[in-house]
Amino acid sequence: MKNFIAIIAFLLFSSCAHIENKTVLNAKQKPNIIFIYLDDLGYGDVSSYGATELTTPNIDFLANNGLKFTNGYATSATCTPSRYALLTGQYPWRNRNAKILPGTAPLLIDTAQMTIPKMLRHNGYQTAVIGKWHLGLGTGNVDWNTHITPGPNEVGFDYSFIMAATQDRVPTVYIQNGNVHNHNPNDPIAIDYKNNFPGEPTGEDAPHLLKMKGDSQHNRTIVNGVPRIGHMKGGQAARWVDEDMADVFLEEVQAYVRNSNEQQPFFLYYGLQQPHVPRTPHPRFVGATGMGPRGDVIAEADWCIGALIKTLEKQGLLENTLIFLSSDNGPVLDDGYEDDAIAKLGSHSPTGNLRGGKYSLYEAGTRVPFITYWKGSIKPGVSDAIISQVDWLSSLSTLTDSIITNLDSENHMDLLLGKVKDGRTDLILEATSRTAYRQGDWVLIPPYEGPKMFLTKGIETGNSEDIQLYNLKEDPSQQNNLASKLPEKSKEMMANFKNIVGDAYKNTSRLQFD
Ligand SMILES: [Ca+2]
Repeated sequence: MKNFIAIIAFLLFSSCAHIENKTVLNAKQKPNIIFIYLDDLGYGDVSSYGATELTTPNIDFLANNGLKFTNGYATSATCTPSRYALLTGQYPWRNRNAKILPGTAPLLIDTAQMTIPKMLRHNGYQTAVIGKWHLGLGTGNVDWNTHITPGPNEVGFDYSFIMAATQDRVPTVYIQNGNVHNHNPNDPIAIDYKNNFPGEPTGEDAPHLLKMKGDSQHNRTIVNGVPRIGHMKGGQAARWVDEDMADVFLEEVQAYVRNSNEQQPFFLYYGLQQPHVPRTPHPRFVGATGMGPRGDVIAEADWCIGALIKTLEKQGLLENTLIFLSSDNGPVLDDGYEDDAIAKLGSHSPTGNLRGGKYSLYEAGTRVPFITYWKGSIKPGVSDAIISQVDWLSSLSTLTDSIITNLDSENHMDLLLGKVKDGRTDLILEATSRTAYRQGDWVLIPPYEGPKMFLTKGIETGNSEDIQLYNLKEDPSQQNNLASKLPEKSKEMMANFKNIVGDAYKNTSRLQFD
C-alpha cells in the first residue's frame, strides 16, 4: 500500500512538474493571436474576394500572403450572436438571449462560461479587447457613472477599451476597463431607450442640428450631428467624435502591441466599427472610393489594418503573430441613415454573387471574408473547406495545448494553418433566430413563416412556406430550389438538421430593430 501511495505521489509530482515545465517553455513559443473583426463587411466588399469597384490592399495583403477561405462563416447574420459564438465556441441559438442587444442590455456571456480570452489567459497570454463589444454590460440598469461590471474584464480580458454596443446606439462613449473614458462626475450620464429627457434635442424634433438624417428608429438623441437609437443626457466630455473613432481604436491597438510584454504572448481582439452605420469616415478618407460613406469607411478600415500590420512589422512581431480576419455578418446598404449607400453603389456588389445580406438566412448573411495569416508559418493559398468562427475556440485550444473544447466548436487548427484540406462536414447557420443547415455542397432552409423581404433594408429574409434546398457548388447564388426534385435529399438533410437543433428551430422570434 505504501508503495502504491508513493507511486501515485511520484506520478502526481512528475506530471505537475511536467505541466509547469511545458507551460514555461511554451509561453515564449506560443504565437501572439490577433482577431481583426469587421462589422457588416460583405463577402464581396474585399478586392481579393472579387470586388473591382473598390480596393482593399491591406486586407488583400493578408489574403494573398495567408490563407483565404471561400466557405468561411460567421455563425449568424447579425452582430451579437456572431460575437457571442466567436468568443464562447457555442452556437448562439442555444442561448435565446443571443440576439441584437440594446445599448443597456446586461452582459450576455455568463461569467462562469468558458471564452477564448479566458482559455488563453489560463495558458499564459495577456488578453485585450479594443473596439466594438455589443455583448451587453452589467446586470441590467447600468449606472454609467460608476464602475460598470461585469463586462469584458470579467469574461477573460485583462484590458478593455470598447464602445458598449454599436455606433448608432447610446451611450456614445468609450469604456476603458469598466469606466467611462473622460467621465466627468459633474455631468452625469443618463440613458433611456424609451423616453426622452426633457429639453434634449432629438433627430425628430431638431432636424436642423443634423449632418446625417436617420430613419424612425435612428432619430432620437443627437450626438455629433448624428441622431441615435435611444436617449442620452450628460457626459458631454466623454462623447465620442465618430470621425475620429477609427483612429482612436487604432491608436489603442498600436499602443497595446508596442507595450506588450516580451515574455508573454498576447491575444488581441480588435473589433472595427466599419462599415456598420453610421458611416462616418475621417475627412482624409472622404471621397476615397467615389462610393460615398460606405465605400470610404471600408477604405478607412483597410488603412487601419495596414497600419496595424506595419506596427507588428516594426516591433518584429509579424513572424510570431497569428492573425485571423473576418466579419460578424454580411452586408447591408440602407441600415437606418441617409448616406447614399445605394445611390453611389455603382456596379459594386457587397455580397459578391451570394444571395441575401445582413439579417438573411441566405448565404450572404453569414458567409464572410475569412482569412488566416502567419508570416513564415502559413503558406499562401485558397481553401474551399467549410469553416466557422465558432471553431476558433477549439482550434486555438489545440494550438496552445489547452484541453478546453465545446460541443459546437470543432478543432480545425491544421486547416486554419493550411496543413490539411478538410474542414467541417456540416454547419448550422443562423439569422435572427431562424436556423438553416449546410452539409457539404448543400444547404437546406426549413420553412419559416413571415415576410420574404425586410422591406426597409431591401434584403430577402430567406423565409418561405416551402423547404428550400440548394447546391452551392453548382448554384452559389441560390437560384434553383431543388427540394421538390430531390425529396430524399431534403428528408435526409432535415433529419440531420433536427438531430442537431431538435424541434427548437421552430421557436423563432420576430426580428426587432430596437
Ligand atoms: Ca454586424
